[in-house]
Amino acid sequence: MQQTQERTSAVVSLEEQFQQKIDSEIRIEPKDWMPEAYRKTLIRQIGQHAHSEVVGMLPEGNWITRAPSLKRKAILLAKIQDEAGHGLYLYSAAETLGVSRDEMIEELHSGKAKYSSIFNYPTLTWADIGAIGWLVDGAAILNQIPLCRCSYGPYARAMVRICKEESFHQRQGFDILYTLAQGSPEQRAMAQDAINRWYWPAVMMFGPSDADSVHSAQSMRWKIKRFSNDELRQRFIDMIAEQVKVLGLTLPDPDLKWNPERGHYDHGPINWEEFWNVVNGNGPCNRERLRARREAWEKGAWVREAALAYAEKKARRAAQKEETQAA
Ligand code: FAQ
Repeated sequence: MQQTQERTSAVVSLEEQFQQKIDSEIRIEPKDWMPEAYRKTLIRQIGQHAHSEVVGMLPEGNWITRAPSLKRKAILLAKIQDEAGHGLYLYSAAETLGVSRDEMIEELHSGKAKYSSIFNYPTLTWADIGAIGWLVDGAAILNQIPLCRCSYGPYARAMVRICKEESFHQRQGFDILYTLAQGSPEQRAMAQDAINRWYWPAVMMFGPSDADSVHSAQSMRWKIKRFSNDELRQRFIDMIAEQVKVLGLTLPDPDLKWNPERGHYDHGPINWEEFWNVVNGNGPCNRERLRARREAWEKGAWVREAALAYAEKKARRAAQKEETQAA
C-alpha cells in the first residue's frame, strides 16, 4: 500500500516537472519523460498533419499536365514536391515518438487516421490551383507559424522550414489569381468561381469551433497549440478580407463586415454539417483520395523492396569487410 502511494506520488511529480518545463518554455525532446497522453496527442496531430501534406498533393497533381505554360508547370511541380518533403519531415518527427511510418500509413489507408478536410474537394479549373495556393496555403501558414513554437522539439523544428516554403506557395497562388483577375472576362470569372468554391472549405480547415473542439484546451496547456481554432480562423478571415480587395474580387460571404468595436471582420455562419460530413468520409472526393493513396502505396512496393534489399546487401558487405580486416 505504502509502496503504491510512493509510486503514485513519483508519477505525479514527474508530471508536475513536465508541466513546469512546458510553462518555462523548455522544449520536450524525444528521450525526455512525457505523459502518455501527450505522446498520443502528438502522434495523432503530427500523423494527421503528415497525411494532409501527402494527400494534399493529389488535387494539385491533377493540373500538372494541364498547366497553362512551362513556367507555371515548373512552379507547380516544385510546390507539389515541397508538399512531399513536408510529409517526410513530419513522418520523421512522429517517428521520434515511437510510432513507425508503416503504422501511420496503415492508419491512413484504413480510414482510422484523419487528414485535412480541405483536400476532399475537386480542382475543376486552373484557377483552383491559384485558390489552393492563396487560401489553403494561407490558412496552413496561419495555423503553422505558432506550431514553430510547439513544446515538442522535433515538431517545432520541422515547422520552421515548412513555414518558409508555405509562404512561397501562398505567393504563387495569389499570383495565379491576380493574373487571371487582370485577364479576359472569362478568366476573371474563373478566378471568382474558384474563390467562391474554396473560401468556406478553407475557413473550415481550422477545425471545429472552440466550443466543439475536444482537444484544444489540453493541447494549449501543453503548448502544442498556442491559439484556439476560432482565434486562428478569425486571423485568416481578417487577412483574406483585405487581400481579396487587391485582387478586385469578392468573398462569398454576404455578412462579411468590418467591426470597428471588435477590430475584426464579422462573418456569416459556417456550415458545420458540411464540415463533419467531409471529416467523416463523405465529402466529394474522400473515396477517390484514399483510393489514389492506396494504389500509390501498392505500386511503390517494388521500390521499397529494392531499397531494403540494397541496404541489406550493403550492410552484409560492410560486415564482411570488417571480418576480413580483423582476420
Ligand atoms: N480536417 O479537437 P479538435 C496544408 C478533427 S496542411 C479533418 O479541434 P485538434 C499544407 C481533429 O483531428 C493542413 N479533421 O482537434 C498544404 C479531431 O479528430 P480526432 C493540415 C479535422 O487536433 C497546402 C476532431 O476534428 N494542417 O494544408 C479538421 O486540437 C496545400 C476535433 O478537432 C494540420 O494538420 C480538419 N480540418 O485541432 C498541402 C496542422 N479539424 O483526431 C498541400 C496541424 C479538426 O479526435 C497543398 N494540426 N479535425 O479523431 C492542427 O493544428 C490541429 O490538429 C487542428 C485540429 C487545428 C487541425
